[in-house]
Amino acid sequence: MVKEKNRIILFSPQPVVTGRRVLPISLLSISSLLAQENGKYVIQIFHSYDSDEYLEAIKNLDDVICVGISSMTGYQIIDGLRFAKMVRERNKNMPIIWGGIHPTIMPIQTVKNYYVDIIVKGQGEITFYELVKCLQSNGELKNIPGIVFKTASEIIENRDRPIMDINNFPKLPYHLLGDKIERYIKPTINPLYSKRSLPIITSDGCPFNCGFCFLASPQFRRKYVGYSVERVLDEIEFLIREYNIDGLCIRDTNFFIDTDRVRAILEGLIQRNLKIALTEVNVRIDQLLRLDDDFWKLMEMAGVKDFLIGIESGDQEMLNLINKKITVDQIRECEKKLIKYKINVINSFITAFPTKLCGSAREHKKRLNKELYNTINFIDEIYEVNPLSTNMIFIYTPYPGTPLYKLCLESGFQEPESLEEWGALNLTQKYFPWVTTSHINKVAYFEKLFLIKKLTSGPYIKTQIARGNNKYKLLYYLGILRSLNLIASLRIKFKIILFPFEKYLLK
Ligand code: B12
Ligand code: SF4
Repeated sequence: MVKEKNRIILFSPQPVVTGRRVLPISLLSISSLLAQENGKYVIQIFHSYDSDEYLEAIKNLDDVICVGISSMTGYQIIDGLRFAKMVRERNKNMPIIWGGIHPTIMPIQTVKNYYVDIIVKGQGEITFYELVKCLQSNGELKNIPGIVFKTASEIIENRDRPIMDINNFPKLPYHLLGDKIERYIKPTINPLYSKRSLPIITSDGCPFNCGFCFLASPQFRRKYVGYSVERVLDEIEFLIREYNIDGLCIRDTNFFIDTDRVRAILEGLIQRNLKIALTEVNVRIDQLLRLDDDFWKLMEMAGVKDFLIGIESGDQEMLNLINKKITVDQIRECEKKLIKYKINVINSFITAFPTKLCGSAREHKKRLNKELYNTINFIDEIYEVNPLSTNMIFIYTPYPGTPLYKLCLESGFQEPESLEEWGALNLTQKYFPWVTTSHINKVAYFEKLFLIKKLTSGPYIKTQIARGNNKYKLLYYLGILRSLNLIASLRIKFKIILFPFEKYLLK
């Protein structure tokens, strides 16, 4: 008698060549309904780093119903294709299903790839459940809304599946990871906040319309829905009890859309006596500015340690271009508030937004410099107010489906023509004609200077000495830290990039 297939293999590719291992929330979400069926399915979730384990798991695929891969645009595609290739080499009839942001936005081009059989567009919980049942019973794929698939002769795009309120889905089946969950529990970026932290997502969607952001694309879900307060608190309580975590990285794209809900969650944490550090809490400047004193105190009491704020630019022209709907003055005001309430901040900036190549190469370079230098000057201002803040600068990447994408095409961006080409999308670029190599190098150098400025600042030195860091003490008393701080400050102020010896120092 042939044994009924009951195994499902899910793969979480790396977003960059060497990056942090991040809990695969998407794969846990699509497993949640199947996991409710009392062990009927063996669901194996592998991270790209678990090579010994996944190689063992794909040795024999006879009992496997399907393989699922999640991917955003960029390197995850390359890493996902690597895995799909291994699967195909072992069994060329194994259905390989792709889901996530990139397949959602480019379903037809993605499904054309030899290592892709079926695409799940958008929300995957119900679609994946139905797909597994269908594949298991050799049913008809054309009856499943929300997928695109190919047969020997054609590509078939089924009708879309309506978006469902996320409160209807079961809670995440963390148990599927078994002991492997320990691999995802990490100290926070600032290890003083938490030694054992996990990411959590408590809501879905965003009503804003920032030009560079995938959440603003019409193809993706737009309507904001949050899990109920009870559900969020229960999940946090469960994670503390079950995995002894002391930190949560709030990965909502925007945690503060419904302020009343946030207030109720924070009050609930205090009432239930849940001691947990809330870090990298995603929020907008204008949302923070609207909060009153009591709210800020509540955040401190409930354990909010730092915010992750997409400021994007110190150049008002760029803020307008990307439809950020904030002003440089609002940002200044907010950074001062942050100091008052001792909640730290990670600010994220983006440089090199697309601009049509008009005028001479020289004029273009001047324009790029103006944008970057306004951002650099602005970050410098922030460090003056808050030397312990973290400020990151990313180079803009065109993502299909976003509002700014059209401008990228008009500005000479050559759209990748295959899944592999989308995977290769990175910053080494023939792709972005409006960016120069010298601009990219400058960004990297100024980021280093800001890091030096932070590490050699008074408040940072104080924390190191208080923690008994003798090396720091010595460097401080020898005057080396002060000299480095002065050199970095002067370089930033006067934009001096000649003889960048600090690059080697940081290495
Ligand atoms: C967590 C996260 C990360 C994690 C990694 C996530 C991972 N999968 O490994 C980290 C922090 C590493 C990360 C990094 C980056 N990220 Co990120 N990240 C997110 C975030 C906040 C949440 C993703 C998530 O878990 N969502 C919750 C789950 C439930 O939703 P979901 O992933 O969409 O999954 C559902 C469906 O898509 C589908 N599905 C998904 N996968 C699969 C697989 C199968 C088989 C099936 C059937 C269905 C399915 O079903 C799921 C349930 O409904 C999103 C924003 C967002 N809200 O989605 C950005 C987002 C995905 N990131 C984005 C970007 C750009 C990045 C960076 C490139 C940013 C940068 N400039 O550095 C970096 C990568 C480089 C680096 N330095 O690491 C963009 C992607 C845009 C695009 N076109 O791809 C997003 C959308 C943010 C944005 N607002 O634009 N990110
Ligand atoms: S950048 Fe943030 S605020 Fe803007 S649309 Fe995306 S998630 Fe919303």
